[in-house]
Amino acid sequence: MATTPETAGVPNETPNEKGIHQWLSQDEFPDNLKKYWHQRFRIWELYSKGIWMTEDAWFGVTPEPIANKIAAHIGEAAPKEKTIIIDAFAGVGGNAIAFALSGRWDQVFAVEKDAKTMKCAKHNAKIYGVEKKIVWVTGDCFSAINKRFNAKNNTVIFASPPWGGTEYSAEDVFDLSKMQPYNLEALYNGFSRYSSHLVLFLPRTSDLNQIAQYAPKDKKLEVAHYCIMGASKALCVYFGDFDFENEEEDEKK
Ligand code: MGP
Repeated sequence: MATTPETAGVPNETPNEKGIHQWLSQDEFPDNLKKYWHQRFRIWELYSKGIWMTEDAWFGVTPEPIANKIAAHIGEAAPKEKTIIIDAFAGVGGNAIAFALSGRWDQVFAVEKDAKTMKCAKHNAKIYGVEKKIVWVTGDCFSAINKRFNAKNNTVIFASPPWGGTEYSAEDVFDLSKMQPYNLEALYNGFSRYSSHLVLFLPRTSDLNQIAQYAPKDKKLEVAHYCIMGASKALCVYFGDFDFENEEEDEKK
């Protein structure tokens, strides 16, 4: 690889498997993903250090500033006795890396079904210096959580599931009952049996009335939009007694 400003400092580790890419110049980048090439440093601040991606990962990866903000919110608002966080759909690692970098958790678990995507996540975590701070589990998240965390009550589950492709934005209000392959009900029922504290990362246009059905009696659910340059990219729903009081006070200062 010739050294250019873009490639300076790239670890000498290039992917040697079909479907795993280290795109360092626009010439090699797929045309249909062009908008993400322009966003690459917003998605990964250390992109030029040799981030690995799959083509599909561009659609779903959480941009780094948002992943860091979510990690800060969950870290501050989760009860202190919650010491383990599980990133149930880890993808290429954006959120798990942010959780590990936050230093808030005794253990960060990253679960990902697709082996190639998982290789990208591990490599990317190495770039951010946290590969060894994350427990990597390749497999289906529901069975992995059932196997390891069935009897534990010190976990928070964070889930950034597939939304069924980029078409989610075609409707003004996104119908969460139609989300593929897991709809809101499947996600809530699948995870809430293993943890009282669940955070779902969902489309910014998600139907809030559908979400509100899961609020406990006489209580509200916390929903936060995460924005870049004033525009919402997605929202998180916080199920369980997350305490945002201190966080709000800090932000007012
Ligand atoms: P986007 O759909 O590319 O909209 O992704 P954006 O960037 O607002 O583009 P525009 O053309 O509409 O202006 C917005 C954010 O949603 C991305 O940064 C991802 O974090 C997230 N995202 C998008 N998709 C399709 C998924 C998905 O399937 N799953 C998850 N978890 N996140 C997604």
